[in-house]
Amino acid sequence: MTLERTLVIVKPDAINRNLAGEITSRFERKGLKIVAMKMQSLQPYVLKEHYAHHKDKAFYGELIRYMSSIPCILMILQGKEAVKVVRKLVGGTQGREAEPGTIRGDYSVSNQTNLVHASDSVETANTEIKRFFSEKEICDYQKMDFDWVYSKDEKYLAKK
Ligand code: FUP
Repeated sequence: MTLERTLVIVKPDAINRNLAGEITSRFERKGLKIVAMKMQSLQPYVLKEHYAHHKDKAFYGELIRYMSSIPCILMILQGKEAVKVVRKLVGGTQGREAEPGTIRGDYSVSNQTNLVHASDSVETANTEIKRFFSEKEICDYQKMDFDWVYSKDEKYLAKK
């Protein structure tokens, strides 16, 4: 079975609002495997690279300031089609528009303080994981729920 990895950042607004546990719990309960996790103050130079695609936007400066205001919790989640699964759990960028039932839809009313970052493609995820984690910070372990999270066919037969 092909498993993907994706990067999640639990942002400063989530930490300030005591939502880090709730957000992490949603990923866990879905069946995603946490293979790396740490708390870190993100420096503006890293954030400028991370959000380079927004550098000409009016909100760019404030985005960098807010994201570096207090530490974030960063994690790598692993699973079948993990990038897509996590994006669906997170919901649309704009908190006020995000679907109820998603993290942003349930807890954010903002277009900027939207609680969590999640990689938007497999390619982006690979780049972002390398940006924030070293290889030795990623844990390789067997988790006991694996046999119950996926069907036999998904585990042993399906390649996609
Ligand atoms: P997403 O992938 O859903 O996080 O969305 P984007 O890459 O489009 O945006 C990245 C971050 O830019 C958002 F999480 C918050 C910030 N942003 C704003 O501050 N204002 C906006 O109007 C849009 C995005």
